[in-house]
Amino acid sequence: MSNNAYDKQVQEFMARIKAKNPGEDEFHQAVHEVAESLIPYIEENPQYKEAKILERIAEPERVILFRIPWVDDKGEVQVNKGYRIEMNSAIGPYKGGLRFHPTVNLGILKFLAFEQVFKNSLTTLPMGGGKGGSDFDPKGKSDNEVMRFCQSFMTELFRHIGPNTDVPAGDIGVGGREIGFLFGQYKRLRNEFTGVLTGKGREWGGSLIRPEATGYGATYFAEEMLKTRGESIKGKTVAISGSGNVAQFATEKVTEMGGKVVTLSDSSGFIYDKDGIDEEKLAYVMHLKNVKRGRIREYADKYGVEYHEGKRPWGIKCDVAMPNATQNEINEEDAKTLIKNGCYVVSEGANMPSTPEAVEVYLESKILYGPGKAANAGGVAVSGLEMSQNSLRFSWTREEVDEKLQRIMKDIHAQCEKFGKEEDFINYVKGANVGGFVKVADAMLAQGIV
Ligand code: NDP
Ligand code: 2IT
Repeated sequence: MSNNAYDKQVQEFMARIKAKNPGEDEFHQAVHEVAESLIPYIEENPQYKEAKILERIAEPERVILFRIPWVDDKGEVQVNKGYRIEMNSAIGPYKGGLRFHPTVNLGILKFLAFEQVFKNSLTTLPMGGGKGGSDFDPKGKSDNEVMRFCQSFMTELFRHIGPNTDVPAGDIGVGGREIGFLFGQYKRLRNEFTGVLTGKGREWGGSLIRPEATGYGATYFAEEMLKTRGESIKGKTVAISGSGNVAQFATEKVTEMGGKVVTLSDSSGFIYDKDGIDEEKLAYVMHLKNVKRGRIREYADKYGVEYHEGKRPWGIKCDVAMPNATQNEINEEDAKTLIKNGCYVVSEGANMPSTPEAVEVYLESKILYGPGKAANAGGVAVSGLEMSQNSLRFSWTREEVDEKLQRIMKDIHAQCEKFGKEEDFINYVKGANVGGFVKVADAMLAQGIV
């Protein structure tokens, strides 16, 4: 079949997706990218076409929408929206994070849940895909307000989840503090201590390395991509966006491996530290963001470096870019600027941080581009390891978990290479999409029309 015929099929498929899911732009974007990779593959493997696997995989198995009423510190009643998207359980219980951010809506969570299905399959562990969250904004809220909100959220969610059904974790706005409050309320409602959430504290069932896993994993993935050219992170200049969980531990690992991280950001702007964000400065960032819950601008005041209000770091000269904040944070112009300035590795810690036009620029330039569903899979992979440890009532050491994480990132890279190898470069987008698809699709075929 010709490329034009594939394009036509993609367009027809997307017209149906858009008609069925109006207004969900990010969901359309995520499905479109996958459909472009998969439609040619499905043409060569007609068993998937006959069973309408692509149509089925793009429809959540279940969507739960609920009200979250809570009372703020002033005694006023607040109401938020709650969601859990149970996307696909062909290869394991639904698994994926919770996002608390004012921009959260159905389309955003469906895009994240859809990506999660392929990502979780790539980890080689038995996890289906899901995602959830709320339009609640944790910024500026007291610990008590966050606790009351989490308790109300779980008071509805608890009846839908369980260690063999659906296992949520963190994402934007949901870290150790929130997982603690959510777990406490689940335990109280069910009267059972079980691995229903991952990202738990070390003392109460959490896995070592889970907080670090996404940032470490995205760095290991960059290293694997560089290896294909006989290179490494050592000596490279790295631009990172975000300053939350993923950005912090990517900074730690890049620095440990001999790279130099020169930028971090938040939704207000970015800092540029030419000398690099070393261990001591990173400890300051961690305290600033995780304890004080302050703004990245304060880093510039403390260390006397540049701060660019309202901007993203993609104009800074670097070898490696790691977008670790949010979706669509690199557009076509940013991608061109990065490449013009010498950047030739993009490893995505965030989910879908590059627009489709930016991805096109990377693919045309044949740089080393690791899409989020491959590069950031280390987080959910260690969540999978946390689930195993909970089932065994046992815990592995830091070294054991880190070693398994490195193995998994290597395996993911190998799958991307296997399915994405083209004449003169590796198309990691195609590799991750097809590599993630096959196991889920075969499981769906085996399980019949369900
Ligand atoms: P955090 O909440 O810890 O940090 C998010 C960071 O991104 C903050 O610096 C935040 O700035 C910034 N940010 C969030 N939204 C926006 C926005 N709309 N515009 C600009 N900056 C923004 O989240 P994580 O570090 O956990 O998540 C970051 C990314 O990584 C997300 O895309 C998430 O889906 C993805 N991811 C996370 C995993 C995990 O294990 N946590 C696993 C795999 C992927 P501010 O404080 O100003 O909001
Ligand atoms: O996007 C992601 O993979 C996550 N937020 C982590 C999910 C998880 O279940 O650990």
